[in-house]
Amino acid sequence: MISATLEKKVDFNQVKKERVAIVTGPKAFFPAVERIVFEGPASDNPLSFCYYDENKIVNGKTMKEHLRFAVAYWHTLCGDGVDMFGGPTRQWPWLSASDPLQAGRDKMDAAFEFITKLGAPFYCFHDTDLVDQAATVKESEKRLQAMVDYAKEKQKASGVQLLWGTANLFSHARYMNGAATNPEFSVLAQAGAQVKSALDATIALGGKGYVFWGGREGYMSLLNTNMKREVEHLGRFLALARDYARKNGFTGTFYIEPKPMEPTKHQYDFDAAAVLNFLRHYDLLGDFKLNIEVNHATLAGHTFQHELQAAADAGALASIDANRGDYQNGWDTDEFPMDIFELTQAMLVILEAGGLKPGGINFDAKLRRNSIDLTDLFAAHINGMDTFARSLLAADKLLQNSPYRAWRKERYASFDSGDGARFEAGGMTLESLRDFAVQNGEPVPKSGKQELYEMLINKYL
Ligand code: XUL
Ligand code: CO
Repeated sequence: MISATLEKKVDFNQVKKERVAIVTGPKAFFPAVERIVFEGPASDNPLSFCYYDENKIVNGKTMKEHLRFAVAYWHTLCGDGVDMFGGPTRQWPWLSASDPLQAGRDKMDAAFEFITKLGAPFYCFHDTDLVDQAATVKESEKRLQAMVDYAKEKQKASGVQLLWGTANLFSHARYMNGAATNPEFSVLAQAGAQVKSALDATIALGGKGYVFWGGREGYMSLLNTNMKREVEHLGRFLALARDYARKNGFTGTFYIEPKPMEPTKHQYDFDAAAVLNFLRHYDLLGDFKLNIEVNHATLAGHTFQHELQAAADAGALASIDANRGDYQNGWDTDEFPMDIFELTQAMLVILEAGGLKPGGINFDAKLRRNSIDLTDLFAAHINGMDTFARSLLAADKLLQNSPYRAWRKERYASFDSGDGARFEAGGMTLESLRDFAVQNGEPVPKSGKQELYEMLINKYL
């Protein structure tokens, strides 16, 4: 097993100030692509940034520090285009080895070459993205340990860091009835073994965070489900994971990533409000924060901004999974983000909440099934990064130069003094509210001015 002492020798938390260094494996997988650089909005080179200028200072921090981009191993390295109606459409050259460890190393060579050519400072993985699981717990632990050793070298050579790790507790058939919420204890124990090993990996690689996305932690039918018992098991399971990680030197943040459904009919981590209630109930809010995903928010019937705000108001907004859904259907389509109007509104919430830290922006997004060129992977990420950079610039200007903040403050001005302020401070009773209403008479109607706010946002894009 990976020991905490071994971890302490390698200080991956030393953030390299300079750009990540390009790191290729024995052979380059993207020989036609050079380092992607900022060329400005006038550039017509699709393999360059028009807006993401990592060293540009925006309100006292570089763009790189604000945005903390991460590449998601599962979509970017493992996604082969398979869908419910058909097999793979892409034969990425790093996915061909039959030996699992060789396949893991090839994938990691491709991962670091891609990440460093793109210039993203972070990456994220599930245990099973790094290497296929074996038939036994012990063999799976050994395989993951081997990949961790390889990743350590790559991180050191490049300066790329691990934003978060996680365990895939939803793909294997044993988890068809859930993992930590499985009605069968022996399955829950398997999930425990897997989380222990994924935590060891995350700690050894200096991960800033560890994510729990409850893929099958929910139900398909309430008829066969004891919801109360299952949710209690989840609370206890997360506490055990937290205790183990803390005991072994993990100083990062745990995240829960809310999602209402898919793959189960109903997931317990439905949305930010449900997760916050759960974390409070099980006394986990000190260690756990939220990782908000765009397409999960819209699946829950919310906007992305709503979920960000709900998390931020509880002091629990720390990281996001960037993608977007499709307005014409209700699935988790995980498309790359590209809507500046929407993301500017999201960045307003993020900036007002003090930014994303220790988390970042993880591209939990996949190429469309019919995008099959290596350069499509770059185009997708470059456009996503540029979209966030533009949104950051617009949101920062809105907050610094526009009347946006003042307008919202003014809307609540009646609570800033007099009886309104007394009410907020807890100094009024229902009777005194009544007396005020009698004396004041019918309130003068005030416009919500939504259209004016929308106009203001558009002006700054
Ligand atoms: C699934 C999803 C996951 C989590 C990590 O919808 O978002 O990829 O981000 O398990
Ligand atoms: Co996600």
